[in-house]
Amino acid sequence: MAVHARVAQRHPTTGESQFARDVLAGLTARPKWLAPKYFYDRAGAQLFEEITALPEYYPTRCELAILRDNAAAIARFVPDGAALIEFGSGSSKKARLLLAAASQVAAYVPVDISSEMLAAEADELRRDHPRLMVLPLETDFTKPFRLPAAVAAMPRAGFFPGSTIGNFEPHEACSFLRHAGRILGKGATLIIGVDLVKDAKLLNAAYDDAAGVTAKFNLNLLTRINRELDGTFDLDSFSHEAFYNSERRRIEMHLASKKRQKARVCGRVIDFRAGETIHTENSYKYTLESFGALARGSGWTPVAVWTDADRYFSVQALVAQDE
Ligand code: AVJ
Repeated sequence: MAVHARVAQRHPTTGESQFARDVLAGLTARPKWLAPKYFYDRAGAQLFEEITALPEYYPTRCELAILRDNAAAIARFVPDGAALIEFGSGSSKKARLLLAAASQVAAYVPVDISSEMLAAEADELRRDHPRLMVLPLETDFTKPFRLPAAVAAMPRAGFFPGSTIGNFEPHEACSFLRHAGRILGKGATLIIGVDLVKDAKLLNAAYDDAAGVTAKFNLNLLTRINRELDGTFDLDSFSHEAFYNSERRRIEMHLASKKRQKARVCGRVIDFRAGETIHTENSYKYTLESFGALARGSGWTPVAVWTDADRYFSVQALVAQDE
């Protein structure tokens, strides 16, 4: 298992990394865009941890409270002897809450694109749960992957917290849910965190915090491009923009060019008009109804929903529909 491999995926003939190809494609498209999964280099992951502790950023706090307050009830949806597969595990902090209440889980498979935390967290989890099989997988969970052979005969439960589903366009969210259904198999359960539609003021504040941490997180993408792709972005001439698009029920994050300028990336020149933006992230918000409809249309039946008292965030249990 390639848990410790840290080699970037390169194109077999051009030698370009996937990151390089995606960045060049995004910056030469109109409108310009970059995929939010690239926020999470070491500095970006650190900044995201800081975001989760901000007073304005309610999602992490709400979701942790929901998981803490309802752990036993949520655990009842996880079958006996199950393998718990987490999509995008990061620090496994949320899985720990679930695992503490779900002693019937036989194996935990954290799946993450970055091996940094994966190996260290796996060791700690093995220490804390000596009878739990911990089988980390370093892979892009949005692409098809094989589960470890050791869990082949176990019933499966998926875990997808953090409202990461909100980063997908609704049609991509549907594809992801179908993909998760194929990986998890017949009769599987999926425990998923979904951020909810709410007052625009609260949403805007959560993505444009007073301390400027989210701005740093957004701009770090340019720092990463400068470092890894020979970029020449001048960070002072781009600004962080985040706003709730109520028609599309999503937060949009952009990096706006403060002036007309050029930047080089991998030897290519990218032109910016004054005010032109790079669209760096969407974070879709759902109502219980709209997410229920999405789930049902994507091969899953919603069976339980837990929310915080303010109904800011939800954790939902879905069961795979029979084919
Ligand atoms: C990790 C995708 C859930 O959309 O709220 C936080 C990322 N971006 N602040 C989100 C994020 C800006 C976050 N997700």
